[in-house]
Amino acid sequence: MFEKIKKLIVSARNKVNSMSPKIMAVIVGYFIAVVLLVLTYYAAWMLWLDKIFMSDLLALIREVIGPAMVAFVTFIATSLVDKDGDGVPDKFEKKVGDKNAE
Ligand SMILES: [Ca+2]
Repeated sequence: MFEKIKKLIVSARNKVNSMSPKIMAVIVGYFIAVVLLVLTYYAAWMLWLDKIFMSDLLALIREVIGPAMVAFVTFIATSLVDKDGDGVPDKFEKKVGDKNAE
């Protein structure tokens, strides 16, 4: 049981270590933004601020953690992958190759 958990942690750590630092920066930045927004929401709740402000903040949080924003962050993160180092993201290189093949 403990061996399985240990293996899981080690494999997760290896995956994080093999990630590009740029992608890590995008993901960490996104998480920090979400956490800050949620903390702001709770802080505003504790201080009994105006209800109109609260619903606006909640709408903003819903927008930021919504599928469109997650897709956008994923798109940005995958666009930063450039393993051959020619300055063109590998994702777009593949698309051009596919079009030429047609
Ligand atoms: Ca490239």
